[in-house]
Amino acid sequence: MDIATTPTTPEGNPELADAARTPVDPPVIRREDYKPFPWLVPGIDLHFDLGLDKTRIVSTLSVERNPDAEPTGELRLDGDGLTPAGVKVDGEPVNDWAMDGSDLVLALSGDSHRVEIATEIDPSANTQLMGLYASNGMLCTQCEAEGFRRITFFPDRPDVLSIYRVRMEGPKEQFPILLCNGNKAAEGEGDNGMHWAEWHDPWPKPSYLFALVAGDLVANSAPFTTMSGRTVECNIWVRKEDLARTDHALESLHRSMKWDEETFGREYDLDLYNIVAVSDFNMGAMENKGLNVFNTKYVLADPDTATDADFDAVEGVIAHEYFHNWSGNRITCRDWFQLSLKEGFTVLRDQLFSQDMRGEAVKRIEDVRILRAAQFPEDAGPLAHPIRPDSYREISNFYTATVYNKGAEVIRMMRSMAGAERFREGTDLYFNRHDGEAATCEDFITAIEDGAGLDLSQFRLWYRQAGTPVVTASVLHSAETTLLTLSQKVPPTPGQPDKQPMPIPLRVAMFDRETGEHSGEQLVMLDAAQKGVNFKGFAKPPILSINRGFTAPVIIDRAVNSEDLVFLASHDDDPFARYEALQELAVRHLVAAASGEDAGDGEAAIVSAFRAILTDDALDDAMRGELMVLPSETYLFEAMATGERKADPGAIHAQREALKAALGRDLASEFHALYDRCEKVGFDDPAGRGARKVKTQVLAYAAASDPAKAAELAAHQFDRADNMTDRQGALMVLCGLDTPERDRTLDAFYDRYAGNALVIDKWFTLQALSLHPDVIAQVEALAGHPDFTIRNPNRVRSLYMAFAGNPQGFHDPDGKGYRMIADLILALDPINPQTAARFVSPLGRWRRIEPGRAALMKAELERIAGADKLSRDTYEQVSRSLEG
Ligand code: B3K
Ligand code: ZN
Repeated sequence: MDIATTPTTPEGNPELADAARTPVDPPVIRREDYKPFPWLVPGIDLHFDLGLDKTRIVSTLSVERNPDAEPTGELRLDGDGLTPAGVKVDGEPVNDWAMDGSDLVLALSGDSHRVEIATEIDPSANTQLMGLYASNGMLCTQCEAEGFRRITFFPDRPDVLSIYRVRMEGPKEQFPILLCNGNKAAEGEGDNGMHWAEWHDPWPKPSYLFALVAGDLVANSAPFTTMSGRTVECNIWVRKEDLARTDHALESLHRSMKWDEETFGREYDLDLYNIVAVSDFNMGAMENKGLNVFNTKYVLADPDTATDADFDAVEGVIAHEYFHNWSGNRITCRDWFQLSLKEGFTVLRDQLFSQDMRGEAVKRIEDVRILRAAQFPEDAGPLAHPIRPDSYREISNFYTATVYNKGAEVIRMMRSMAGAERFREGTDLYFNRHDGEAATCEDFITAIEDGAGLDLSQFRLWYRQAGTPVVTASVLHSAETTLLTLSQKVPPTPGQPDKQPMPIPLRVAMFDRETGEHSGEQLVMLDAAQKGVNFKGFAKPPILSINRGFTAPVIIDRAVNSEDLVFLASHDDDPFARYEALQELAVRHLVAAASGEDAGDGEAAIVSAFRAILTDDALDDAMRGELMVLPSETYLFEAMATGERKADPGAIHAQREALKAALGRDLASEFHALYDRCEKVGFDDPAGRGARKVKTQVLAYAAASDPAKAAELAAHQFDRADNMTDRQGALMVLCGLDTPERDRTLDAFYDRYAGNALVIDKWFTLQALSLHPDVIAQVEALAGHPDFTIRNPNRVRSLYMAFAGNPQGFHDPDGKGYRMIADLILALDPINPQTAARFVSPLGRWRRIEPGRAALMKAELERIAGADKLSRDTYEQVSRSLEG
């Protein structure tokens, strides 16, 4: 049955839901089983007759035997929910084809053939948003990883590279703009109000990079001149009403293009670069060759509707997708196990770009915070996997923080070991050696070894072993020398009980207690289970500053007292190390307090370090704002759940709020002086961003210590805000308070932005994330709000992903939060399995949580597992979460 031509909801068509979802164990795909495809497909011609409810596709493949593969008499093409409406070989209709499951298999005896296949699909019934689908009256595609097979039969795997020629035809009034990859070769008018366009992409590409868009769109356009003097037409395509919010995206694209030329020597390779914003999208954006498709969230921004963080996210995602043109498109992945080859490397490239645009220290802290909030828990839980996984059932489940963010950290370590210049020689070699290929992580490592002159033999373990290493550091001082002893342990993870020691590069400095200075930092390679490093010249035991700049994605366990951490938090010249010292003070105190242990002088030490930060005139406010953020509750759970001890979300939350209250109370005058100063900084002032960040932080501390005062200040900030950052910051604080100002400002916000989907998403998120004691009831009510729909991924995430990230609500001791998320997964799975499966991991952390809540979480996972039919996506995540 053609699932794309009939409604895909179980209510609409129960039989269909059965066909599309899996009752049995879906097969496991293994990295070691890789075999090249028996046929090359050097060219594909696609004809699209476009319609929202019915699109007809005729695909003509030129196929040749692959001399590097085992010979075969058949051609097996992937399909998903498709039935061929006609098959021709070398121009003649044939009948000797068969369906094997969802694959189309046809007999082919010669060495080269032309295979023509017709299919028909219903884009408006495609609720999965994979393949060709309708969004807001337009048609668009998402093919990575395996969406192309929902459009036509094809070897839908990244190592089959083809030149695409596409003709698309549709009603001109409905789809005035017709876009595809590459360059437009021709266009014209047809009969009955139809028009057509032909596109040609000269660069061979895998099917996952195919894209097509048809709709009523307008563009913000500006040319870019490349380093060799070519002109590239850059367009940001949106609906007419959104055009005014596209300048930032266009400028970000130009900045990215320039930066990649300067930093990695990479020039763009087509005359056209199109970006299209769509409002129904499963993730952030997609790097299709010459035609990026973006979630509107990462395109549209102006000060009235987007926060400073939103502006940064737009810039970062535009850059990420642009950088894929080389790290992903020109050199793609041999198979999906190599995903980190393009994703880890491209995340590193976008991080380095943003560091250059916005300042290294703050960006580094933001990136580490994301790593710790998303990747560390993944690495410590049932879904842990190496950055190059060994097996999967559904590849969509492996677009993870591990593959992306830890993948970036692993390549960043190579860069730290080589130095930026030699690393560049390595990447130049990689780009030159593998241009036009579908490569492996091994190819990348070898190119960096050869180009940068590194020996990465042992380092390859980072690609194979999952789990966050724990590095223990201790300092032993005698009259003559100081001995730093480092040891490492990589914890067991599912399927990997025993681990080998990995090479861990750590930037280290020793502060002299007498001068308060260090005499230079060095890069220490911890490449064995244990290692000692000697330092000389200290009369007294020096203070250790380690993993400066977060050179390695590890957990440091160091024997250091609070006083020394206060010293580092106040004086370390490495901004990351300064942040880290403060975080460590807070983690120690909060974990001890939540575990019912004597927290000693922890709180006083934190107050003292905070005072230094609030009053340090040498700090800029952007950095101060980062330093003021306490460790997240998720990170604290990880820190508490060590050995036999489990995390107690209730106790962590209570202690973290108590610490915020103590800081707010003890440092009230410092906080208010800071607020008063920052309030005077205008929106366009270069210091404005930092000032806005600090103001909202101050409000959050005030809310914990003096809610009445906080309500007054926040309402005032909300009412006089001339930008979204101040408005959202104030509303975030008000949402957590029991004050009449809460409802007034929420209503005012809603009324002001009614109809603006991205801002209404914020309105849902602010309430779902709030510290309000009634948050569960509030989220339940919001699910019934007329603006809520389960069919739009942004809206679903705005309410439920926010709620799943709200520890107080999600970890409700009676299990109401867990039940709500499990109910959502069950309701969403038949509609959009990819998005549904993303909600499993919060429940999957049950093993590290105290027994009462753990039992409730596990019961919800079992309830999901017991459902009649589950998608492959959700099945895999739930079963791993119960097994692992
Ligand atoms: N490559 C895409 C992600 C595709 C996800 C498919 N489930 C966006 C990115 O990482 O740039
Ligand atoms: Zn990417």
